[in-house]
Amino acid sequence: MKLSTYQNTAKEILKINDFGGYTVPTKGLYPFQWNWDSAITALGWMYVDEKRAWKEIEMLIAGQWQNGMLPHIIFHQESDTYFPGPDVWGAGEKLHSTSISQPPIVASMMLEMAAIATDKPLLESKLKAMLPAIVDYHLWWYRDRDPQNTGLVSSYHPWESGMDNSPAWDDALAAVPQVEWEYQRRDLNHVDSDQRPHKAQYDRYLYLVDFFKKSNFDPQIIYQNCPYKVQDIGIIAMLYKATLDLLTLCQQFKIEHQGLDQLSKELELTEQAIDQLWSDETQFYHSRNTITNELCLDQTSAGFMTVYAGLSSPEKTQILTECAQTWANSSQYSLASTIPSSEKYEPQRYWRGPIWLHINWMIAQGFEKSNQNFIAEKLQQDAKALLKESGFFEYFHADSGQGCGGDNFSWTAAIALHWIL
Ligand code: 9WN
Repeated sequence: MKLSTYQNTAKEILKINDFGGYTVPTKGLYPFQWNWDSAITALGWMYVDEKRAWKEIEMLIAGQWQNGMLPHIIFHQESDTYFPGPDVWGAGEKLHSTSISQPPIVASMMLEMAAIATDKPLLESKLKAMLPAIVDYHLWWYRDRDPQNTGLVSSYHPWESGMDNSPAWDDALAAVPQVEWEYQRRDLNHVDSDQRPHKAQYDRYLYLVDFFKKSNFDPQIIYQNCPYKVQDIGIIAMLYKATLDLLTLCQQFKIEHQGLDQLSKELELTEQAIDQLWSDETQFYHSRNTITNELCLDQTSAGFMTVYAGLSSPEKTQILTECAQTWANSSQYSLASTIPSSEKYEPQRYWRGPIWLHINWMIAQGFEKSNQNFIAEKLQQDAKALLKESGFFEYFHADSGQGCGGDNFSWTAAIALHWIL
């Protein structure tokens, strides 16, 4: 097939998933607006219609809470194809939403969008209108999720990490009680159960959702009593990178906001603290369960986000480069989301092994900037092969290359347009 045919398919996918200003990740399986999906999808829309691309982020900001949080899901309209929906979450202000966030990459995507924008007046007016809200969003992360100024924000739910059933959360999640009420999952109507999380995990995901509601979404109560609190290396690194990118945009477009100095200080705190998440034993960056104060010693691709963020020192980047090489060569396609030598590696199950192309893109950027082009090229080549062999799936089996999860997936289409094709 010709390159232009793939490009047209990717553009068509964005259009069929367009629900009037926001894009669903894929129809049926995910019928609402997801935070980090939308940020990536906005970048894809730049190749179709720049005005529509900025609209995607406007719709995300429309769901912003007064405290600055941009929710993980905005329930713009009803749907019975997804569970848990707005009734279970019982949250939201101007719009129904969840009560947690997701990896805060929107500022980084806006910087990428600014770099390729052709309509400069549109770019300038949209950034001027939207950047203050994004600054508020970052301030929310640092204020509510790091009240003790450690430099390392906490996540309260595996869904917040965007990497839901990563083995990194196994122990932290096992300590969360399970709901006892009956419920009906809808994801299994769309996807094979061996590609999705187990019931034992869903029982705990739902317990946490209930806990937030019973705590009236009060940040202090949740900080003190949440049975799941993890300093997620992925979120921390992506937040750091996005804060840098946000400050760059604010300077470039002369945005004034009284929180900007605060953000610069937060960057320094994170730089000072990041090596607390390095393990000498594994020679890798990990998340930390702050309830037990233990590192989650599983090796997942989230650890490479420190390279993407420019947070790892040259020495550690060298160690991570060697690690990435072995890791990339241990499955048929790269980069598996969990190291293939782990006994927890499952090449088809969601965040326990499969390949996610937006993650490949971010990790590739990190290695490219560190002059380790051979890894960046391998990730890109494998992404291209997966796309050509299997199509625009949500994620891919790391050994067979089979497309997994939802088909006609928005972030896969967006990354294809921006990076792969
Ligand atoms: C829960 C939409 C989202 C992604 C996440 C991915 C998956 C949801 C689910 O789908 O999570 O948020 O129900 O499985 O893990 O990263 O944003 O694509």
